[in-house]
Amino acid sequence: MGKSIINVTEDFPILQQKINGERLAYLDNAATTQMPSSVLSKLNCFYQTSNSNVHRGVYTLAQRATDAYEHARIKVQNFIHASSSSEIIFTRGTTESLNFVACTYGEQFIHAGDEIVITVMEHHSNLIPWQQLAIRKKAQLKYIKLTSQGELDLDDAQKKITSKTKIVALCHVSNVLGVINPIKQISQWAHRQGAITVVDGAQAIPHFSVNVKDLDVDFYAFSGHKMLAPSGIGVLYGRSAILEELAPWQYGGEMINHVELYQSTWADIPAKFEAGTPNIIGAVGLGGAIDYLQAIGLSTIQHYEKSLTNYLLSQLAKMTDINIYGPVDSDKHTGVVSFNLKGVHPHDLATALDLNGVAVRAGHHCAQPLMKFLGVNAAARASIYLYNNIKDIDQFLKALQETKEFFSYEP
Ligand code: C6P
Repeated sequence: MGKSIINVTEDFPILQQKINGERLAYLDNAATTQMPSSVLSKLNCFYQTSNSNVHRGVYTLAQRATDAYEHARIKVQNFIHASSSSEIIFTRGTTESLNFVACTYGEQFIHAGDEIVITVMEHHSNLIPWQQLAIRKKAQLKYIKLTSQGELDLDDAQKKITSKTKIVALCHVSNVLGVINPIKQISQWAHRQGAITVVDGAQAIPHFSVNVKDLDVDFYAFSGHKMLAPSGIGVLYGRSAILEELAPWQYGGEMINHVELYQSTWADIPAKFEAGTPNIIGAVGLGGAIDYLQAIGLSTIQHYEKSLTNYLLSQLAKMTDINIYGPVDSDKHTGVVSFNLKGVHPHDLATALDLNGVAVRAGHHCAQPLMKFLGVNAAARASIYLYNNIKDIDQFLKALQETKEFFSYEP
């Protein structure tokens, strides 16, 4: 039997503290997540028993470190149902993964007049690399519109993806709207026109099961720190047939086959794309995080988070002066809920909530074009993960209500 999701909060030492004298209700999981004791122990154990560089030494510690690093790659492969571990490239995170695709595939295959299709809801990490590529290559950047509910306008998507399109890049889940995009459908449209799909999975993969083969995507990017692993480690999944065609991005140790004074040949994938000493401890932590998530089960996590999101959305809907961005139907949503309290700047709101032990993010969430579409400069955002519970949501709602009363007080 798998691990129960009930009381998992106890597995997270950081959540056991008080903040400003109140229990901590950590609701900024879209920004980063916390590590359970099992992952923390794994990091400690690696440094105490196996630390060494990877792929270089023949001695026991070096082999242990290499095994740990490569086992993590296999765990990632199984986690996202990739065909081969050679399709898993370790990176610093989603941002680096997406820049990698723009700077390798984009540099090689995009030409003047080609079209790159993205959406208005993208995080800057999945917008600026394409914007700058389009500028460099004199290509056209096109944006799929959103509906007034903050969902992708699928009619517009079909119109924008044409035979001129070479890349369709979009998020699986928006970090502001929480909306889940129909990746399989978009991939089909892209492939029908001969384009590839690049998916920013940063806000999806921690929360529900992702199968890159079933989604039929060409690239899929995500970050360890949003799924219980340390920061500084991330993944780029790439379809092997495409990766084989790409030139290296960075040059140096471990990515070579043979080096001469005036020419060199490259290692096989994925080593070709992992120049220099990698983030070994990050990969070990990511493997530990995957073990933890799988012990509970992604469908259990999804179901549990959905019930909390339902509760949060329904309670917020009862409050006056709250503007929620994105669909309010929790079937279309993960536990990311962005909102504004009328008349109160989100930074002031987040500061007031912090005084009550509640951690939420406020700002433009690295999605300025989306903020413009929503007609605001900033928003507050509560985001849920598997270790949150009803107490956290109630603490947040109570603090929000008190803040609202405080700011609307008229002497
Ligand atoms: N969003 C948030 O608070 P990195 O920083 O590389 O791990 O992830 C970048 C990134 C890319 N795409 C999406 C959809 C994201 O949400 C993020 C990170 C955080 O929303 C920090 S800005």
